[in-house]
Amino acid sequence: MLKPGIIMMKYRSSASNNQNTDRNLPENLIPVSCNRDCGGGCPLVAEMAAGKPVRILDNPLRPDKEMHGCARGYRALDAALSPDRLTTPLKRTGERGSGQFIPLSWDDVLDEIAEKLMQLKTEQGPEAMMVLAGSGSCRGAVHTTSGLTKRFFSLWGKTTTTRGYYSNAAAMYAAQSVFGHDRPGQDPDTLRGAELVILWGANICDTRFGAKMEPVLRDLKRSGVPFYVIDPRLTRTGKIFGDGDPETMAHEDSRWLALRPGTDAALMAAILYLLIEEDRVDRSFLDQYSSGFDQLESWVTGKTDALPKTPEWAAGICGLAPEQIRTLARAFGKASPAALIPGLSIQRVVGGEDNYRMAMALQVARGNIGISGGTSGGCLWDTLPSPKVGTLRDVRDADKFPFLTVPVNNWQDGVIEGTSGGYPSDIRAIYSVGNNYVLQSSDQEKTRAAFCQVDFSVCHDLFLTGTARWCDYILPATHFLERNDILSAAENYLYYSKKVLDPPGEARDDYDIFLELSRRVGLEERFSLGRTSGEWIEDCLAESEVPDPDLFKTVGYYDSGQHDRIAFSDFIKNPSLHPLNTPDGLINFSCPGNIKCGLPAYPHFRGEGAENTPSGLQLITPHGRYRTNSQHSNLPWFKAREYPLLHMNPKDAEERSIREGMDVLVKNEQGSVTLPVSLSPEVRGGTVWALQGDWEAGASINRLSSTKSTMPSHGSRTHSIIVEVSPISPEETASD
Ligand SMILES: Nc1nc2c(c(=O)[nH]1)N[C@H]1C(S)=C(S)[C@@H](COP(=O)(O)OP(=O)(O)OC[C@H]3O[C@@H](n4cnc5c(=O)[nH]c(N)nc54)[C@H](O)[C@@H]3O)O[C@H]1N2
Ligand SMILES: Nc1nc2c(c(=O)[nH]1)N[C@H]1C(S)=C(S)[C@@H](COP(=O)(O)OP(=O)(O)OC[C@H]3O[C@@H](n4cnc5c(=O)[nH]c(N)nc54)[C@H](O)[C@@H]3O)O[C@H]1N2
Ligand SMILES: [Mo]
Repeated sequence: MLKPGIIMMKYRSSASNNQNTDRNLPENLIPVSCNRDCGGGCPLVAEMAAGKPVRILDNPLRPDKEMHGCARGYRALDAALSPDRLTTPLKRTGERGSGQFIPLSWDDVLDEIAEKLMQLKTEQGPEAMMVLAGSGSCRGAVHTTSGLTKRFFSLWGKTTTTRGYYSNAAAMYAAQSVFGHDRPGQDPDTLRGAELVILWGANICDTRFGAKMEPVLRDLKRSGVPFYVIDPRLTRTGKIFGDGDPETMAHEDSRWLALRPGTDAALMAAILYLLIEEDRVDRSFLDQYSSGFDQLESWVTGKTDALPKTPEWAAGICGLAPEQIRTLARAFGKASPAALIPGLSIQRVVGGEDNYRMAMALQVARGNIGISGGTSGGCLWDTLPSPKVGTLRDVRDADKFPFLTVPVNNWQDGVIEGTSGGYPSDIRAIYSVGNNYVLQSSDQEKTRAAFCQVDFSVCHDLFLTGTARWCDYILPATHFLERNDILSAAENYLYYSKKVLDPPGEARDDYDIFLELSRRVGLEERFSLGRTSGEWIEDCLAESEVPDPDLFKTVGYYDSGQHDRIAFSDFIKNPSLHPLNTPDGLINFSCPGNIKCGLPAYPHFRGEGAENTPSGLQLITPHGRYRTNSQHSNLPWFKAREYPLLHMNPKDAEERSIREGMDVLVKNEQGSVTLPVSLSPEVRGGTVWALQGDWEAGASINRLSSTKSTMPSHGSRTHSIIVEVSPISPEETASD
């Protein structure tokens, strides 16, 4: 929860009634909203015919008509009605990974699992359980996979679980270090005053970062505000906002800068160098609001290491022309304010923490923090509070954290190495809910080994995923269209999502699965407090700020009325009255965590992972437009649009005698993947890319990633992978 005084509502809304009282939805439209970890969070409706949902659409009553859903939400029925849904509990009969299971009744499966839980607890202790609570459903007050899982296990015993996120570990670390706070966001409407926007590794046309971000940025673009897009690939965002074109990408005025992955901090350092040289640094802002900038400045100007971070220096590292860097730096130095919007990509690399700290440093150097039209340089996605609503949390004693933890990027190391590797426990079982970690965790071989090493494993999912196949018990869960819930959205709204479908076969809500399990292990009363999930929803609503719950359910949304919040604006207005939670209350550029890792305390460019070896290429693994992580890659409509491919620059292909459409072997010391190749100048030379989240056997890109983390945040680094790519010879085909 945010500390008071950190976020300030810049303008108070005059709206007193924030719900639509004068209209109702037509009878055939029922409010719903996806609760995936998807980048959005959208006000939708299901159109009903003969009691069945036939289409998902934008809610016509939605409070802000600029907000819209995307194909993933509009096609939610593809997933819910898929013939591949799990309809009965399964128990493994063949080898792990073989996909051989037999159906069991709910009573039998829950009895067996409960017995194994009891046995584990008495024989090895609760810490021998690794709880993997993913973000399969993550916006609901009640049906949130991690919330329910952690609630059950916080009651059951002190188990081991993950800490931090694959998404944003380094970004959160950086924000905490620089601002003393890990939520440096702002409402999209507050970007409207920007004189320049830099989408820095932020592919907002695909990954969205909220239902409102793209429309606001499109407005700015239409009104003539210049945009830069910094991305090794030419994405839709690069085309629409950066006017990117491979023909002109090397021109000094190209607004798509196809830098070498992992070199963002070098480019930022050169921009800072030019700001200093051309006297564009806002010195009075720096003096009033920050400390530790002098060390960064000494490094940038070369006082520290006799290496000034000139555009020529950065150009060699980033693979850009010095003039391109000068043009960008001058545009940035003149714009007041400028909105630098980083994607999470630039922190999923080695040195991701410093990429983010450097982005923050640029915004501080220009005084762009805490004001409309500027940004903090930190992550804008999902980093503001949503309206008050009750939740079904894990159950903690006031001063005791009920879990032992391992950084998420190392959870398999925790299982495989246990206490002998310095991890907190020796793991004998895995309980995995709402994730597809065999595909999504780094180092697939290690993930599988972890699943193979334990005595038993359980998962809840909707499909027989790449992860479910490696588990011993699979419990079929419901889709969000099959249950009621209250959903929080990034833009300060709550949405009501109503059940519009019955679950297939015997699939059950995760809540009911845990309720049944808690009954068998003597925790029913504490888990449920005597409530059904429906009663919890009413309870959460009663605890919420929603003034009229019936109206909320009818129109499908509650509008907080405040959409102009900007992180740190109160600090900027009055730093002594609203100091930051840093040692001296100021924006802080010295990071003790870096020193502990043997790194300079100031933000800097590290280099490691950013260089391709003589025969190697840098692989990046971005998020798909139509998927949410691995979700949808098994469904026909989505599969037809995003399928396993390695994207490569024609020049790199020619050097390797690779032709369009050929199968290639992508390999490194972690493993190998076989993929058909697609050649295009829309990816810079030296870089190849393949989407994360493929289900196809042999194509999962995390066969090539490692659990080596970026430090000090222990973040994942799936955008700094070095690979070799070669035409396939039959004996080399990677298989599952
Ligand atoms: N190479 C590479 N790997 C990456 C990334 C990358 O960029 N590159 N990105 C990383 C990031 S940022 C993330 S967040 C992770 C995400 O990794 P995961 O957390 O594994 O995310 P998903 O693939 O969405 O898997 C969610 C699973 O939950 C299931 N599910 C959906 N709803 C429910 C429900 O209500 N109940 C239950 N029980 N199950 C449900 C879905 O069917 C799906 O199998 O992946 C990471 N992995
Ligand atoms: N449609 C869709 N939306 C999503 C998701 C999804 O799976 N699908 N996932 C959601 C989740 S869980 C998360 S965490 C976020 C992820 O959000 P991000 O991490 O920002 O998304 P990515 O697609 O990994 O990367 C964004 C862009 O950065 C580029 N890029 C990669 N490496 C570098 C680099 O080193 N430097 C620079 N400058 N650019 C680089 C990529 O080519 C890509 O176009 O998105 C969320 N939104
Ligand atoms: Mo994520």
